[in-house]
Amino acid sequence: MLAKSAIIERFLDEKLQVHPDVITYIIERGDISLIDRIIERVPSECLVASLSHIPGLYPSRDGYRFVGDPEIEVVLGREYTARPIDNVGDYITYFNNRYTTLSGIIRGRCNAAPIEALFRNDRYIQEECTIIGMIADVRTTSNGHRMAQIEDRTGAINVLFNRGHSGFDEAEKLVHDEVVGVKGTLSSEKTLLFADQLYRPDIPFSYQPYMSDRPGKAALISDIHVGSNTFLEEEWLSFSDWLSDSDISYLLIAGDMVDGIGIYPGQEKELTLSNIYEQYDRLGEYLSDLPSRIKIICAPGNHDVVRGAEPQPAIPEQFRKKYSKNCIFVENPATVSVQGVKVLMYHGRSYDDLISMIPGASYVDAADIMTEMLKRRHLSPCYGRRTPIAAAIEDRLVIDPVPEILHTGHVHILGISHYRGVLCINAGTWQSQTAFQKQMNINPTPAKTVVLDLMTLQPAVYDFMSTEPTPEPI
Ligand code: D5M
Ligand code: FE
Ligand code: ZN
Repeated sequence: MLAKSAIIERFLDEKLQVHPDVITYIIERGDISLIDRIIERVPSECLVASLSHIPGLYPSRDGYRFVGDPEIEVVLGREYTARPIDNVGDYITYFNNRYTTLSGIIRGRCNAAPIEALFRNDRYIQEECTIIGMIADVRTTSNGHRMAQIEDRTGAINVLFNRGHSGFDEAEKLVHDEVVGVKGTLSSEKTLLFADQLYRPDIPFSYQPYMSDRPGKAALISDIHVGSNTFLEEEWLSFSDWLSDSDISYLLIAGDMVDGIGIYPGQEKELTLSNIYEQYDRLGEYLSDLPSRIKIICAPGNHDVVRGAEPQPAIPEQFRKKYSKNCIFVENPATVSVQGVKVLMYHGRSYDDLISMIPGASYVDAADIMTEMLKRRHLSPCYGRRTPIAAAIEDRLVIDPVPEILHTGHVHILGISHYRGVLCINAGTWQSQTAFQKQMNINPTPAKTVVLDLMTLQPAVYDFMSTEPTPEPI
């Protein structure tokens, strides 16, 4: 395998820096001659070799778009899509679907053999081979290497990621139930695969986000928590006034619309509205104060009234009496096309799992975890932890199609990042620090909204804790 450091050095010899995606591309292709061809294409005034300098790599957009691109359209996660679970067998269907979809994405980049074929005869012994499977188990060995049990439909094998190998940092981030490809060498006893290279489904190098062909702006928020005694009503009203006078046409709410009832022990002591209907009614009244031209997308989160298992159904009609016609209720997750720009809205319950499992991950930098979701092309890979997952015929938590924007919430800390053309926005909250968050040392960033320009995909942050909200530098 080509070493990362050798590739970097080769570029440095030409006084060039190199984008990490270019390094990954060269390693995946295993073609050392690519380096010179890339260098040839970097103009003399340019200091960084980027994906655009790779010969033969042309930007592409996926074809998942509507003719005429309607103003706002729920592409995935329309209400009544989520179904109840019938029986345990549904989980077999569910994980098979996850495997088929994600392995299909990886298969385009490597030629994989069924795991069972590795044991069938001796032809793979000490030979290089590639498999694609789901992480059934993963642990760190006493020597600091990473050992994973990887399973496909035909069998399972232990795979060792040596901590001395380049690329080990990615193996350290392996989590249960994600789907990966591994190129490695089979041990002489056929009991172990020594990994050389890890493939994740990932965002294609060639992905180019769509931008609206006409002006338009969307405000992205989450975690309003109406009904809580820490809900910031004054700041919300100031946001509402500002929004009414703005040129914003869409408001997207990524869950925890209200504080709910019985979500955590002793919650009743922290509620100003202890009736769930009143909580939704109050939010409905707030939203009805906004001009009817603003289309509002309402998605649920773990504090909302629907089942906690994902995908979560839309807020049922009986709670929607005070909501005007411009409110569109969707499931969690949901993909909405806003003037053709696809926004994948996901509340973000899986942060609680991913932050505990990925070394270095923290609530403060949740936007970095969004990158991890995109690499895995999955919003919530780990089954059986804090995030309940409802089995279905299709794994709706798979990230497909690739969105222009990934919009989450849950952590109550605003964060923005970019990954391979996807803009990641973790919206803040409209609730000040709760007793639980104080205990957990979580310092929220309340009363901020991200405004997205749909023609440029540029985000801007407005702070409603201040009297004159002006965009903050990003
Ligand atoms: O989540 C509010 C915040 O609390 C958010 O930062 C996630 C964090 N949180 C929520 N549940 C847990 C558990 N069980 N452990 C650690 N941190 C957690 P919200 O969904 O609004 O209550
Ligand atoms: Fe919340
Ligand atoms: Zn939440």
